Amino acid sequence: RRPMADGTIQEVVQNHSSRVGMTPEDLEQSVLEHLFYTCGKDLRSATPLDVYRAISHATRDRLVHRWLQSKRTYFHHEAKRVCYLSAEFLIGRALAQNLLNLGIYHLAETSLDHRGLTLKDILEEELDPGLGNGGLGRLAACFMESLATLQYPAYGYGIRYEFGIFDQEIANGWQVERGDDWLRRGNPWEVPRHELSVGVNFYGRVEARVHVDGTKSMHWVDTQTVIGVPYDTPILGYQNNTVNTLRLWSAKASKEFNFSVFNDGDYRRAVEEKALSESISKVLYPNDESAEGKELRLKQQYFFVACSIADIIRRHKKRFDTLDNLPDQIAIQLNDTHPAIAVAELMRVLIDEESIAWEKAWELTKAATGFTNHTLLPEALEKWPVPMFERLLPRILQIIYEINRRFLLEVHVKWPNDDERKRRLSIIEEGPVKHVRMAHLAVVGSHSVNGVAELHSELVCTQLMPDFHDMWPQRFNNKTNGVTPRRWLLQCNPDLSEALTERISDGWARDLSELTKILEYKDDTEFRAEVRAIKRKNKERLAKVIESRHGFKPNLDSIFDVQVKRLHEYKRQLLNCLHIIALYQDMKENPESDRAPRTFIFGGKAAPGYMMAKLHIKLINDVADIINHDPAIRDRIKVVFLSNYNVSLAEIIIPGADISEQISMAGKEASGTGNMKFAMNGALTVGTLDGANIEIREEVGAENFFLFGLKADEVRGLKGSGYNPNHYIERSPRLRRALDLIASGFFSPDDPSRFQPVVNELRNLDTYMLCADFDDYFRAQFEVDQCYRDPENWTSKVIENLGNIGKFSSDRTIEQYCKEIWNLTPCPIDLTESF
Ligand code: BZD
Repeated sequence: RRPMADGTIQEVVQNHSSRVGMTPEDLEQSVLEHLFYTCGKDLRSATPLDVYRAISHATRDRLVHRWLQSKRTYFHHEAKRVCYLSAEFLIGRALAQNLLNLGIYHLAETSLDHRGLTLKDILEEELDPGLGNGGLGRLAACFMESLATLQYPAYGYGIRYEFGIFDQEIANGWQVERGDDWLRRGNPWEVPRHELSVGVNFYGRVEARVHVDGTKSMHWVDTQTVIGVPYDTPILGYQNNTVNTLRLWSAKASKEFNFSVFNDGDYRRAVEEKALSESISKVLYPNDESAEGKELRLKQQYFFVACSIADIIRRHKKRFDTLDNLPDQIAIQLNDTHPAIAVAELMRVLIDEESIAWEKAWELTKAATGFTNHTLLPEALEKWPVPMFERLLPRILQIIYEINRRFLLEVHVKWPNDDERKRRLSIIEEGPVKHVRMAHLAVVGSHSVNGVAELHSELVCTQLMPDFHDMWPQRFNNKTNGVTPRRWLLQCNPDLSEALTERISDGWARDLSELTKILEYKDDTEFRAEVRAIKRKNKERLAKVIESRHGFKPNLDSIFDVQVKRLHEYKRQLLNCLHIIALYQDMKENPESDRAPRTFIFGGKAAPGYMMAKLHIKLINDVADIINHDPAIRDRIKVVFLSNYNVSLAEIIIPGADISEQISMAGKEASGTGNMKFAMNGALTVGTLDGANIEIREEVGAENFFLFGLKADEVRGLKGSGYNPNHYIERSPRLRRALDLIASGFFSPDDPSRFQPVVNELRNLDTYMLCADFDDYFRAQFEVDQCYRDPENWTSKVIENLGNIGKFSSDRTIEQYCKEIWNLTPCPIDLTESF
């Protein structure tokens, strides 16, 4: 053996087989060594957690030389890379995914088997990192995996939250939040890089200095500095040698608090200040689709953006002696407006620290930056009060004002004397308190602005930012979302994956469009029967989870009808609930009615301060309680709210679904990604023409999709002409009856008026037009019922969905980002190349 310290990758690979080898013996040796030397245990004393840690380290060992080689290759080839800036990365568990992508999942399974251990059980030891709220954070994770699989150089930059999205418990039907201490057992996947720590400034003031040559420079002084420490997580591509980096920043106090204090008061203040600066990366804000106006949130945003920009510039300067080629070397993508402050921060670094002239700096910034919008909801658009901004980030505010001044001049040239237009376009919103509009900053500072589904991107142009679209129509584009088929099919649905591979070989996992080949088997009775058997097995797996948590086992012959996603009024979990109540009333009234049995499954978290969403959870649970215990209903309807919906629970729920509920009010769901995961796993969709549902329906065929509801323009028309829910309530006996039943206190005998706010909202405002869509929803659900009775017909629809879902791989999405926005080319990693 030779030392590896300064060696080439080849030397490491040749001389350290227990670290990198892929034979069963190598892997076993590696696990035992880690058990011994990393965990300090032997097999006799090892707990399942020890075994998990040992396997994880053994797996991580097999990433390290690929990781190093990836970095060397990118550096050597001066490959352009994307820096994906996101406040959230909802990556989910890592072990199973890394084993699969390394191609040693089955190897690990059998070597554990030899020791009387089950890989499945060991995988359950990993805590699920919940560093995101929902779709936006999960999209970032799918993108990172696709980028590595497609061999594109990529860095993810975000925050290493000490506490991720809260753990949800259901107590007496109500949501209760608990802190998510996800690092309590350590994290074998991250590597701290203290040597790359970055200082970030806050507060202070700006000093202008005039130099002898007459030039002026700005100096941000008297600041308070917080240190950002990067923690790197390797992101491995599917069966290739690419390992990219997810770099998450953790906040640390800049100087250890002073021990030479004179009194107790100073000491306490020193400790408090240290704790305060480290609180920046303490916790993920749990609000999706609503802007949190807290100063700490703005601090988080600037903190991770400033660290990331510093890191990008540092790396660039290590390779080049100029910043002129920055946009040829890096593409910065802003995942929503959370990192939009990057526009101003990059300008600050280029101007104040690199002494580049404004015009040049602006050109570089715009050429490097792209912006993705994820929402049309007005309450989600981020605005920061100018006074807060000024106190926290005085130099950044100055730069934003200068960006805005120059921008408004441009507007003036295009539309002279149109003050109203300037007011609408300005980055600064006027009013009693001025605000910084982050979306405006992002659009002005980017060369590309994209939405996440066709309808959404169109609405961004016509409804959300029509003035910007008028100004720069070429800047706007669409990138329909996708999900990674490695996690969302290969990993979560091994039986279906195997059945597919048996028939069409294994190419689909790299190129999901190959799934069309399965359409040949549409009428193959054996394949159909297998598809049904697989679904049943996946339902069984899900039923076991339900049984263990709820004490009853759902009927496997019932339709598993699933709505899992964040709780939000626009997503209309309440519409689903109204359908359940109406079905219940129908059944009570007509006990002979012959309807297919259904198990309604809900899951999702409500923002802790979102009272109406929390009341919806309580309603679903109270409805479940009554219906599940009604002897007249038996198991024809069951309702379950599964607590603490997260990535790992999704991996069990989604493969077990027959029906996927995608029922948002048209024009509100930007894209949705759950809709794609369900169709990929053999569920049929009940959905509105919203977000990516439209494109899914286009791909799988209208006859294989249960459509209902108003279209986005009809919603807009109705709103415009004065929507009145009573108009619909009067005409729908079923809807009226369901509302009356809730209002009567039937589901809440202990507190009959509990759901009055729910009923009042529906009768008086009905902001999300449930009443207008109710009858058509009921009709679509009746069609589901009829269709399910004909298993052959149902299965052919399932197969049509599977065979035509290829478009919704995040590989396709990423290819489009790379070609149309980032201008990236693949940079394959060759382990035999030495640099
Ligand atoms: O982004 C979601 C949209 O609602 C979905 O339609 C879309 O599919 C996904 C991915 O593009 N948006 C979010 O998930 N948003 C958040 O989670 C969020 C988080 C913090 C602040 C605001 C929104």
